[in-house]
Amino acid sequence: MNTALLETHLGDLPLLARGKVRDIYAVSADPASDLIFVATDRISAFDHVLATGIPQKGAILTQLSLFWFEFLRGLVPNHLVTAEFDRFPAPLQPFRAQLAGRSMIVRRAQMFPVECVVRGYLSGSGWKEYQQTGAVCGIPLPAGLRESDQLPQPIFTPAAKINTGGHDENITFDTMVQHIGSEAAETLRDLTLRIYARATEHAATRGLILADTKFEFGRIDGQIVLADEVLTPDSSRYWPADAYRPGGAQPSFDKQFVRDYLESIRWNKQAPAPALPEDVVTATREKYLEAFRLITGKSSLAE
Ligand code: Q0T
Repeated sequence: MNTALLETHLGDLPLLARGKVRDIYAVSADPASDLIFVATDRISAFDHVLATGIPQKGAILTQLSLFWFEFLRGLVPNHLVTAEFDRFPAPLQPFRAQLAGRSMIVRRAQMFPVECVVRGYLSGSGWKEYQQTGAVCGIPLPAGLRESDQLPQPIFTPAAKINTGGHDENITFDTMVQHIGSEAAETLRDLTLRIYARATEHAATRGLILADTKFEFGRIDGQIVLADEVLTPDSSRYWPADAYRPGGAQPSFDKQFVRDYLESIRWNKQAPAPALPEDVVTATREKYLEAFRLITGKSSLAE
C-alpha cells in the first residue's frame, strides 16, 4: 500500500502556506517565531499535484537540502535552525510521525520577491525565450544554440514570484534592480553564480549535470541568507551525464516515469489530476533515492 504523506495536520499550529509540495507552519503564535517547513510526499507534474504521493519523497528532498546547506556553509549562511526532530520545540513533539526526517525548523526571514535562477544549459523557459528572441532575461546568447546545449558561461536569469500558483515571470536584471535595489540585486546575482559553480563541480564528480537551479534568499537581522529548499530535484534540473544528448529535451532524472505515464493515458492536463499506478510510484521513488545516494554519497536515508 501507499504510505505517502499527502497533507500535514499539526493541531493548533498556525498554517502559513501550503505549496505544491511543502506545508509551512509557524512554530508558535509569536509573529517573530521560527517556521517549520514540512516536505510532504506530494508530487506535481505538468503544473498539477497528482492524486498519488511518492512515499518518502519529502524526507529525501529535505535530506538533500540539508546536505547542500552543509556543503555550502562556508559560502553562504542559511535559514536552517535544526532538522533534528528531538530538538524541535515541545508543541511539535506530538507530531513525530508527520515530521521526523522530512521537516526543518528555519528562522523567519524577510524574503526577496525574486527567484534567483541560474542556467548553465538551455532548457525549459530559457529555451522557449531563446527561440523567440535569441536572449534569455535580456542576456543575448550566440545564434544557433540547440535545446539543452551548454551555455558559453552560466547566466543569472531572475524571475518575479507570482503568488497564486501561476508561473514565475522571467525578468531582466534591470527589473530586479528596480524591485530590490542595485546592491541587493548584485549580491544575490553573485551569490547565485558562486553557489551554482560549487554545486555543479560537486554534481559532476557524481556523474550528474546540474543544468539549472533556483535559489531564494532572505534577510535575517540584516544578513542575507540562503533560504527555502536548496538544489533538490524539485528546484533543479539534474541530468545523468552519460545520457546527455543536446539537440532535444533531456529526460527528467526524477519525473520521467510520471510524465510518460500521464502522456500514455492522454490526460488533458486539467484538474483533477489522476492517480499513479504502483509500478510508476515505485520506479519514481527509486529515482529520488538514486539522486539522494549520488549527491550525498550516503547509501540510505538515516533517520
Ligand atoms: C519564508 C519566511 O514558499 C512559500 O510558500 C509555499 C509553500 C512561501 N515562502 C515563505 C518563505 C522563508 C523561507 N524559505 C523564511 N525563512 N521566512 N518566509 C519562503 N517562501
